[in-house]
Amino acid sequence: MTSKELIQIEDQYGAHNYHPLDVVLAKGKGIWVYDLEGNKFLDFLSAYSSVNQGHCHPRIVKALTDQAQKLTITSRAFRNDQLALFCKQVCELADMDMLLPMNSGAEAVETAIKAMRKWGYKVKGIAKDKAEIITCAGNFHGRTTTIVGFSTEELYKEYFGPYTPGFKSVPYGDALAIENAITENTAAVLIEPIQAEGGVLIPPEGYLKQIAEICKKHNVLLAMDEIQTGLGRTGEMFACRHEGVQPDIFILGKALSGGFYPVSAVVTNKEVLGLFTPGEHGSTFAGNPLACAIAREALNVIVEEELPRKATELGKYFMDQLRTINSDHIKEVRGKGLLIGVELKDSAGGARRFCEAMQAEGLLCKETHETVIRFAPPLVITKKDIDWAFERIKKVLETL
Ligand code: IF1
Repeated sequence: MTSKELIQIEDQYGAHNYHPLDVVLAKGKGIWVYDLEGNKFLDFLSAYSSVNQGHCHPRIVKALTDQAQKLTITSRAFRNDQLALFCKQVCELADMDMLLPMNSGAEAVETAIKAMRKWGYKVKGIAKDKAEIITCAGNFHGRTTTIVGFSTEELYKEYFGPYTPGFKSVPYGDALAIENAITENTAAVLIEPIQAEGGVLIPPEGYLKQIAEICKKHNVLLAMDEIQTGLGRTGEMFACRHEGVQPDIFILGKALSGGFYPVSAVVTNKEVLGLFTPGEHGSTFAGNPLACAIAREALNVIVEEELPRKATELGKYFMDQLRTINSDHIKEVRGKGLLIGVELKDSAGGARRFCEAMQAEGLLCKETHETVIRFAPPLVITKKDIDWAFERIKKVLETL
């Protein structure tokens, strides 16, 4: 079947909750993806940072196929021989005590919310059903009914109420706003170290550090949603480490499996996850041996191929290049590591037409918030390939 035919069938039988570029991908290797007709594209989205390790990394393919022939799932009714070492490995990377595995990012955020509320009641002594969690305007933490309830984006929430109570919203980037929002009922602050979906918004320097201090001072937990920013993307294993911040809770997903499989996790000190008792939380697929074997190798790749360091070096190189582009459309180039946003002026006519023009040049990227083009290639990209891409990006931005 041709791409055209598959697009027609997908549009007929698949729900229209996305507006994808009309490219039907059928193969991927490293930073490259190929459509059905064999056209080759550089992947500048990395499945929203799920494939930091590159598409179909051979080591992870091997871990998957080896494990798939041994044992895929046991459920948590029984133990399996992969979960223990997965938990230990992530805890060591994150400098934490305990891990709770889940599948999707949103499930891990939900898990963190439950854990933070329980901590609020059992440890902080908040009155029953009064716990509050502070979140930021412009956040993106997933799509469940509870999570969209504290989104500030109409599109994500408008028709999906009624919403779960217990969340308070403050502007992003303003530490004082968080301090002012804290009450005796505040259990936690839930935050992204960089708002990626929000348009690659980098908070003012020192912000995360200030929040960490405020949380400590007021006996409030700090939960970092590092689902997109974590695992090397921004040049550190976790983005909050740029400011030397250790939160109480890490929420991880996406690249935790190198994009092979949905694997997410909540990682905390004993004081938080240690509160869960049998039966309070779980998931059929979470922590299964196939997921854990994949994730263990996905993490080995990040560490052994030094992907955070690569993200730092190449991110800086790429951003310096992007800043030399002579285009009236560009308002700002910003980013950290290889999470980069090029914000266009309102007069540019939206970012999507630039993404479509780049597709024609062999680059796949995705606009965010209408005016921002996001560049987030797999971290295994080389300088040579960045140069190749840059020539094309420059051409599109200078001629369109
Ligand atoms: C979509 C966005 C990115 C996330 C953070 C939790 C989750 C995500 C910081 C939930 C997920 C994804 C979801 C995907 C598109 C994508 C996205 F544009 F929507 F916001 F990456 F920028 N926390 N982000 O970024 O994880 O449940 O999806 O595994 O919803 O279309 P998930």
